[in-house]
Amino acid sequence: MTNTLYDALIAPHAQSDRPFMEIDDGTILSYAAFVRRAAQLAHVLVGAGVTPGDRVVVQAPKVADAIALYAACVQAGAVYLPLNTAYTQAELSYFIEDASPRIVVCDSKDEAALTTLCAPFGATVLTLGADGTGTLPAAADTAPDQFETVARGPEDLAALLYTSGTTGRSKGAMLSHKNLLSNARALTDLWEITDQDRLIHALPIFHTHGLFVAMNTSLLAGAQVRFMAAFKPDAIIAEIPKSTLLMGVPTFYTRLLNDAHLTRDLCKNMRLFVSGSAPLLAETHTAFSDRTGHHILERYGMTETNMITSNPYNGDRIAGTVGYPLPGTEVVITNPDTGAPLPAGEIGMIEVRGDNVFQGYRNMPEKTAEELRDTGFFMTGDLGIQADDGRISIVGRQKDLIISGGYNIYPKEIEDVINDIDGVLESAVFGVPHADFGESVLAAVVLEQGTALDSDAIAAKVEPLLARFKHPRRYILCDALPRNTMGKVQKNVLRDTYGA
Ligand code: MLC
Ligand code: AMP
Repeated sequence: MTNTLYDALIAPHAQSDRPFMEIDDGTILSYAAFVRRAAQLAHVLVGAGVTPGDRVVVQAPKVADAIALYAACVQAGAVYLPLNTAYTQAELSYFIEDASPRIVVCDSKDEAALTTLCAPFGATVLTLGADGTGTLPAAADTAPDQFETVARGPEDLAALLYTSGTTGRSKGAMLSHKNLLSNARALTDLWEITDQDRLIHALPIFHTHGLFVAMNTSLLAGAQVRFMAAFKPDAIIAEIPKSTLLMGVPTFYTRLLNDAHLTRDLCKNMRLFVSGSAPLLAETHTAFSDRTGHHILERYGMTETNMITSNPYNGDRIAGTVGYPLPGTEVVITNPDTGAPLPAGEIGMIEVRGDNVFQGYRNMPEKTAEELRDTGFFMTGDLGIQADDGRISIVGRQKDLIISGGYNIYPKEIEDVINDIDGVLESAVFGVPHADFGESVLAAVVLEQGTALDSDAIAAKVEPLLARFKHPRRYILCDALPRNTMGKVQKNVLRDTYGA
């Protein structure tokens, strides 16, 4: 019986007593214990009716069982669907309806609300709390710790990750065993990750960065993971001398630089600092090198494609560039209007092809066809330029997207919510530079004549509908939105006017 991901990432560790995850209270879970826990959880899934291909929604705190549950889904042939813990009930109902999961695992504190929400869809609700207790772990505790692995091939789905979209509706990116494994192999080789590494893991585990880039590479290499429930600079500073690897978004690095304890001496055991998910400013790269002697390795990726490019491990890591296409991944820069390939040195759309590229958007064949060409190339919506030596730099985005602290925020989704408020005529949501988060969200709002809404009233209406990280930090009430001669809202004018 073969199972592409399970055989590569999990099965090899069944007899290993080496440490795998160390959590905040100092508890260490060995690799073998992790494999046994995954088997117990797989029994719970199957006992609750999960069959191969079924979706398992997980909106749970960052605890070890959430990762064991990912392994359990792989072993049982199910599709793991992690969701941001900040999502509101209103946001969740869309995902549950679109994904029609067999099981929904939620934080214990949300059990009543989720039970009501899931009832019409027939999904079973299990709980997993921040303290590691809940109905899911309780059921697993008494289950057998061996599970007969379900056969899954390279093309079968392993995960479904929702990404917001320019149309305002989130799209479920379907990722196969091959997509995840090929990328884990490419990154593990390139970054020379081995069982001698100890990774500081402070990212959330509901995105490709914290879940696949960090966990799949660690599992493949047999590395140790210092699994932190949250990002806290002082806790990271304390772990650095005992560790070799850190993966983070640029905000991690700017916040670490604010701590005087970050020194060359502190980092002498570290092997590699990786940054991605958002642009790393050259000034952060330089300040980090000056302070620690380490050149942050910047890489570029997307939920739909896994990782696409990386600066070299051995070789120059150049600030402001995202490096070379990963082995097995093809990148072309094309004319955004015609799709024709452009020569080196010209700015165009970054397109990607390879085993890393997803299988399409769930329930959205038209959207998939718009973004994934018949030739297998996926249009990223990012604008880039390729140097003669193949090195790629991202110079902008064709998609209307704000990246705040590594989270993607699509203005259209927020505009739809604001425009629905009684008394609002129209709105434009845009990003402005922010020292901590890279970008932050502002909204320009035009009211209907004779309405007396103020910013607080608008914020109160938005509050229950959108996760907090998407909330505009400021609402600017204006008489009209700036438009060009074609009638298109000029967000660049708004950015220039309010950016300071
Ligand atoms: C938290 N808040 C944010 C925010 N994170 N606001 C805007 N942008 C963010 N990124 C808000 C909360 O809503 C809350 O608001 C307040 O800040 C404090 O919350 P917190 O949870 O204590 O924040 P903090 O721990 O400081 O979180 C910051 C962070 C976190 C940078 C550690 O955002 C983070 O872990 N980001 C990483 C995201 C990530 O993994 N991205 C990868 C996507 S995959 P209030 O109003 O309640 O005070 C991808 C592909 C690829 O992009 O290439 O990797
Ligand atoms: P997501 O849709 O959450 O997977 O985010 C993917 C997007 O994040 C990409 O399309 C890029 O716009 C952005 N991104 C990821 N890595 C980088 C990087 N190193 N530099 C700039 N943008 C990045």
